[in-house]
Amino acid sequence: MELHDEETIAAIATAIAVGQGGISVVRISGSQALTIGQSIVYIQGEENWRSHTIQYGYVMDEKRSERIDEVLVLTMQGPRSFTGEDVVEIHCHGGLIAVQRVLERVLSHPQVRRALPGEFSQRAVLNGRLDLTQAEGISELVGARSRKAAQLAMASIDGGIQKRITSLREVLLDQLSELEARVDFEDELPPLDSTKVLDELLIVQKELQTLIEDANRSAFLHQGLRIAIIGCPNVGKSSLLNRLSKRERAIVTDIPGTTRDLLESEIILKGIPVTLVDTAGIRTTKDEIEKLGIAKSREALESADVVVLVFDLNLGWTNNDQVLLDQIPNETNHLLIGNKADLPINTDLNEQNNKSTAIEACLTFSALTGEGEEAFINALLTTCGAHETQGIQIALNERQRDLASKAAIALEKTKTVAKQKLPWDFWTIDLREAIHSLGEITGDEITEAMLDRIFSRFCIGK
Ligand SMILES: Nc1nc2c(ncn2[C@@H]2O[C@H](COP(=O)(O)OP(=O)(O)OP(=O)(O)O)[C@@H](O)[C@H]2O)c(=O)[nH]1
Ligand SMILES: [Mg+2]
Repeated sequence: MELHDEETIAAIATAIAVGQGGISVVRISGSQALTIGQSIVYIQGEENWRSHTIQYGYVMDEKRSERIDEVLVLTMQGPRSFTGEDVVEIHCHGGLIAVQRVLERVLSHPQVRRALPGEFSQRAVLNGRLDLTQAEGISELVGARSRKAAQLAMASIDGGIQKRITSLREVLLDQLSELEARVDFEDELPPLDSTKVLDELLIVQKELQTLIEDANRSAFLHQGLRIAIIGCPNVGKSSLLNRLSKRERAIVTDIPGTTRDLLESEIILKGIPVTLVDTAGIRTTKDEIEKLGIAKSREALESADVVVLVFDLNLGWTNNDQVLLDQIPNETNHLLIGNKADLPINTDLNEQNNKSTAIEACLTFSALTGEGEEAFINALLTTCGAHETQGIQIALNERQRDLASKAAIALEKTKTVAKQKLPWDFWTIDLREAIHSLGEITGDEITEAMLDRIFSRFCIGK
């Protein structure tokens, strides 16, 4: 296998956090990896730098007088390594300082530089060790915030996306060669049935459509869901956020207008990452600070995947609640939560306020006792279509999905071409475009600049 003759690079391949993790790994990749490893690690006893062996030793400072860390060194000669190049991994102690010092020591060598984000993975792809979608899968697995997201990332690492898209692309390539042959040698070949060709193309288009829909439905697994809790002052929005977060995240008082700013809490609901956004209770007020808070509440309402409108069951459904409900954009998913279910219903107030259908439609809840919490969480996830992701086996990421859409649109155009009974070379234009887009997904038709862009979104060390 031909390796890219590039500079040797190094980075910390594990997460960096204070006091966390017993060990960390500094990865060195490139033609000088071994030389560098040998020059900075002192091995007690007999040295053995054969491929795929582990040695015990110390990373020494430049004067070879101070021990920087006690380490294990793993040697992997290319092409049998992650990047396909020579790789030396130094397994040192974790935390912040030890591993940073080891990395600095490595980088003090003149023949190595710091790796760019995603550069190890990029080299793995360039050297044919990984397909592009597999490399993306690794990045998604590392970043996965839910079990389902991790499962889908694994499917990508296993080549699920690559296989599926490649097979669709091959169908198109076959059709293209048939059509191109007709363009050049129409008279010498048996005639092609345009309806049949179109059918074949539309089968591919339909499959792409399914993949796109699945990607849309599972997008929140990667990005997480954003849930805005809105309502009139004092109905218990902050109390609800605290209950779901299982801690006292927001200030709760019996004074209306307590929350002034947006406050976010990251939680996992049944394996799905969720950002809860507590907002200022919306009302007419003269208080300048509160006004600003209310403006932010309105913004939160517009950018949320789901809006949870909380009202006070004790007070019943008020005109102000109705005004808020009317402000939720039509296309936004929303849930009505009647809070304070633990309190007896104040019949006087309930009489005064509307006996709205909202009361019948709402879920009853108590932020105080936790009553109705399970039903609320289920309803929330159902509203976002979360349960629909169960059957999804592979999910394109945003980049892949956009390209699949481009391909599907190009194939859609062939319908018009067919209807207008245009000559074959018109068909080939759209077909080539679809093939090209699918090739960008798989990495078959991708420039180095595009790869740079894709991998720059990866973390350093990947
Ligand atoms: N009995 C009862 N009291 C509740 C419940 N939820 C909230 N409260 C009380 O209602 C009052 C207001 O609660 P908050 O959570 O601060 O209400 P909020 O909607 O965030 O209010 P603002 O931030 O002012 O808009 C507090 O005194 C809470 O203790 C509940 O389920 N039952
Ligand atoms: Mg509040």
